[in-house]
Amino acid sequence: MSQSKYTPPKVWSWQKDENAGHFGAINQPTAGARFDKELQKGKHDLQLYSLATPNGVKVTVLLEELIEAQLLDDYDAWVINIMEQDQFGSDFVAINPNSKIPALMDYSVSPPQRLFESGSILFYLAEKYNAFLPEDASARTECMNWLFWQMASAPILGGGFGHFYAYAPEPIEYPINRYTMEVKRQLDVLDQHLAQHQFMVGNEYTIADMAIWPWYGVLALGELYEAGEFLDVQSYEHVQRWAKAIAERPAVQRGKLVNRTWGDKQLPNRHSKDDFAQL
Ligand SMILES: N[C@@H](CCC(=O)N[C@@H](CS)C(=O)NCC(=O)O)C(=O)O
Repeated sequence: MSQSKYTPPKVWSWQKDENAGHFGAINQPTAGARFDKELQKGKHDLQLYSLATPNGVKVTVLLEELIEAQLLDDYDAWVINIMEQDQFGSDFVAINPNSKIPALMDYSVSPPQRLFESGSILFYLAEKYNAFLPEDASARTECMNWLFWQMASAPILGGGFGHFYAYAPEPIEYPINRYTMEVKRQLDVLDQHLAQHQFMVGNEYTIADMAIWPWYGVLALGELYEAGEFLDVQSYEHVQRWAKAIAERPAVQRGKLVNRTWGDKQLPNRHSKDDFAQL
């Protein structure tokens, strides 16, 4: 195993490193707006500012599911290009002081409600539209158990494994081993649970599935970090069954395209159900 010769200084100081790999050029150790930038606003009550990364897709899948269930008429979704640093613009930071997508404004309430953190957005919308959140108290708690599990697991998969396996300037064995172990352990947590349950909460498709699928479901389908073979995702048979079933849902297929700026089909900004027809 390669040994680091790095000795941490007494007090760490930040130096801009253009060669620090993916995100290296945009990250800084301070918060707050870096420049003035207005966000656009469409005609619907819900205004989403996001990007079709796994955390963004959680929310667009729920919004499309709400439309599919005829509980929501429509919404606007505006792309936030994180590589262009849109997340540090003044209007975006006013919605999310943490400068991360997804962020949502609900103008149907007075005063308008800001929302950030994908888990909080999922819970707010599920409560507001009384959908995809079990009514039974025990099942509802189980749903929240898995929703919080996902929020805690995403930094391991994305910030840990994804960063060191796919984005770091060079592969380093120690962190790749550390995070691969954790990701495989979490895949096994899911696999054992899904061996006993159709969805994360019994046979009810909930916001817990919508939170977990864009990360672990897409990973299992081999579409995240091109790490399918490395992680031997095919061996998690119950995760495979669950991931494939969710991938077939029309709302999931639409949700994946919203705020997407890459690939064959993309819908950077979405303003109407009809926008999909043009793709
Ligand atoms: N815990 C947050 C994480 C959000 C997050 O990490 N978003 C990423 C994209 S997936 C982002 O906006 N990154 C921009 C940056 O780091 O500057 C959530 O679930 O909403």
